[in-house]
Amino acid sequence: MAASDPALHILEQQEPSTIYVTRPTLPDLDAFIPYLRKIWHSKILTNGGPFHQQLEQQLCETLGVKHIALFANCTIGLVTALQALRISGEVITTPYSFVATANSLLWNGIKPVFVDIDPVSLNLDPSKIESAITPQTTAIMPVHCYGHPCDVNAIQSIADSYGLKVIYDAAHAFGVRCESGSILNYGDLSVLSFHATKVFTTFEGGAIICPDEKTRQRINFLKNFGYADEVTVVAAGINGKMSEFNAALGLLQLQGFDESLAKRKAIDARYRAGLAGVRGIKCVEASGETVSNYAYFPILVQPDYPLSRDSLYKKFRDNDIHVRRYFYPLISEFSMYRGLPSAAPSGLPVARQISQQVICLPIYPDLRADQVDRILRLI
Ligand code: T4K
Repeated sequence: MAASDPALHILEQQEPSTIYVTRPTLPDLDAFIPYLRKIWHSKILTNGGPFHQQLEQQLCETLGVKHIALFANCTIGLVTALQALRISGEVITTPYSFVATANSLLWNGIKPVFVDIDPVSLNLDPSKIESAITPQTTAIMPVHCYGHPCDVNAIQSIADSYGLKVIYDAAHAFGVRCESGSILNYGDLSVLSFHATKVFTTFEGGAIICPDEKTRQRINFLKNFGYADEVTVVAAGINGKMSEFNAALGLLQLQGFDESLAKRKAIDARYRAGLAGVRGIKCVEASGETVSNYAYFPILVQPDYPLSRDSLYKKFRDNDIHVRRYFYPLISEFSMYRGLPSAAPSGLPVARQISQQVICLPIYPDLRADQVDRILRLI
């Protein structure tokens, strides 16, 4: 019956020789079947079931955080985090990110105020934040871009001086640690992504890291329509819940995480060694983390490289290597944002330059050494 199922014909459309910027690592399908059997047997599919609870507990241990609320994805997590802290008015953020960062602000009727990035970490430049603060500013939303930590102490000190909240878009920062422990413990809230393209994936998924149980409880109300109990709705909440299917997969994914990280680390090292002597190609360096997650491998194609960034990009595509220009265009260049005063290119020279130089090379645990070498030869 399965062979004649038209829905399965889609599998034939795959292009096996293509190298993508990323590929998810999945557990052995046979290992997932017992989890599915439990779900089928219990008929608990969602609304904070047993796998959901186990995954929250295990993530706290693995990540070194105290309180976590799972989500259907990071974007709903960001939208909810802003609601939970009652953020309004203006929020300072980076233009050098995936569009979801600023979209979460617009979905809450908040005005994003773009501030330029640091040329080394590619994260929000703390020295440029203060001059963007107005009486309407209520928070800062930085991104740990590519999993490299922001200057968390400088950002917190500005936030403390001006009474601002800090919500980290930590979509790229699963497992990243600095000297004091998890980078996710900084700020008022941090929001993770477990999307298919991330180092830890539950197909779709995300989580908010909270400082205390009371905040987590409010977030749990908000992600469940605002229900506090069967008859009490305390806020105009949303449906941001993670299903039992995704949570069960997450439990299995955690078992293979260290091995995946080790493979990513080896690929990162191979790229760095291979690119060390190449004129005009700059690798983005770590920004203070003691444990990296090797989520991305961005390179900057500089003017002394023989090809332009876009010519090199095209060369990759012509060779069936699907590198990506994360993050080009800048968020501030999209139609919803480009009319904002802070989106003016003159105020964002570093972000503009980096977005015109960047290419993210393929990196994922199953990428083979010979494929990395092919990519290096093309460069
Ligand atoms: N904040 C930041 C800083 C983010 O980077 C993101 C997401 C978010 C927030 C929001 O998180 P979520 O709400 O998604 O949890 C991808 C992802 O869709 C997006 O999640 C991610 N950032 C962004 C950086 O990259 P695209 O449009 O580049 O995805 P796509 O479909 O072109 O995938 C890239 C490659 O990955 C494909 O060429 C092949 C591979 N792939 C992808 C998918 C979806 C697979 O092998 N399997 C798959 O299922 O945005």
